[in-house]
Amino acid sequence: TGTYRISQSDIAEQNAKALPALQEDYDALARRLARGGTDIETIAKAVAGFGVAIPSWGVGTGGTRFARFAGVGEPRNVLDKLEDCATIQKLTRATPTVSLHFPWDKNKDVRAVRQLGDELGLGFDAVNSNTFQDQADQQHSYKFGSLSHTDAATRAQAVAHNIECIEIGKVLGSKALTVWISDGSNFAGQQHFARALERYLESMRAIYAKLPDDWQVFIEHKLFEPAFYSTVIADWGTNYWAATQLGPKARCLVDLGHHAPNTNIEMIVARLIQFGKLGGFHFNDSKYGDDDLDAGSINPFQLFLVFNELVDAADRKALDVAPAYMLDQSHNVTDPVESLMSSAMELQRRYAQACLIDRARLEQAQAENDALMALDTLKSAFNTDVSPILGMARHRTGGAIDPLGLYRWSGYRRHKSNERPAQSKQSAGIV
Ligand code: PSV
Ligand code: MN
Ligand code: MN
Repeated sequence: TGTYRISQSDIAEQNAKALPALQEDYDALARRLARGGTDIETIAKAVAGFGVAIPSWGVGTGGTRFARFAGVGEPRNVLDKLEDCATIQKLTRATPTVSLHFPWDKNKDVRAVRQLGDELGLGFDAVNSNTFQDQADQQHSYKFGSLSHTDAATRAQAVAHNIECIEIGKVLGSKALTVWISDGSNFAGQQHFARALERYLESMRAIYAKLPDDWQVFIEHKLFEPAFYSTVIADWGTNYWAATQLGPKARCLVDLGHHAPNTNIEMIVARLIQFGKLGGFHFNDSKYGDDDLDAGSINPFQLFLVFNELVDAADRKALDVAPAYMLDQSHNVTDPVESLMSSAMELQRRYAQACLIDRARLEQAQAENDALMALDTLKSAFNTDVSPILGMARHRTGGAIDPLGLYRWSGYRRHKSNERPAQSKQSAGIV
């Protein structure tokens, strides 16, 4: 890693300038919320306790299948990636963990990776396996699938890779494995739907058997792409079935971009909560498909409605295990650190707003079939500008009142472009 770091005194210095205005706005919002019976401190505490994992692959500039336009000072390896993740955490205090992806983040010394995480104050969230690309040294190709492949040796290779991910995760202190497979078909008749799913389940059983007692496995469904006719784990129904077949350690992961446009994702979340199978999220946003745009950048109301379900479930004590929050974005035209910071804060914003919902009023409106008042209850929370709460929560936890402003002021990217020589356009893990 490089040597440049944004210091705590940089943060304190910049915060001192912003604090008087923030305090004024915070006090005004506190008075406003108090009129409705809400104590701002409760919300500020909830926000301060909020955390979402940064995807290691998100700190590199993304790309599409057409091109990747490399940024300057990009991370060259997992250690550089951790350095960027630590910067995001230092400024936002909303991203205490990192989700690694293998083999992209492979390092011969996993302990050193863990140690750097410890030094930087970062924990490790779910580890992600990759059987959707062929690696240079691998024996069997995933061109026609991995865990559901017709060939037993290919399936065994994919199973072994997932087990290796668990082993690496144990060293890192991770407690979950996320499995997304791209298996599917491109032509009608190419694949036997039932047999492919049976093969998948058999492979997953072998992986599940290797999970430590305190681990979970998250199954991630996705409608299409790269398979364009059928996908083995295409939807939450198939996901739920597979997770149920596997057992209590298996749960469903909802990547917001993995559904058809206009799908009611918040209801999927509610259903998975009700069925005790919600494992976690990959937050991002989309307009067309798996766009991997910044969370809340296209449809912030949908994100708010997802958090409404989560807060409602927490209030009702309907969650036996807290779902894992992860971002999963691809930054093609922005500085990834800036995008990830603003996305993490976007989640906090929608979470804080969801905490503001007058649940008694909503329940009454529902009981009386008062549709307009029900929506109005949601909208009045959604329309509340909670920025002062977010800023104050950051200030109190040692973060920056204005993370984006401070980041630009620091010249972090310029420093890193000096420390990290330019990378090739195809560098591993920068997708
Ligand atoms: C697939 O589209 C996905 O959302 C999965 O989470 C992968 O692991 C990730 O993207 C990485 O590109
Ligand atoms: Mn994902
Ligand atoms: Mn995706």
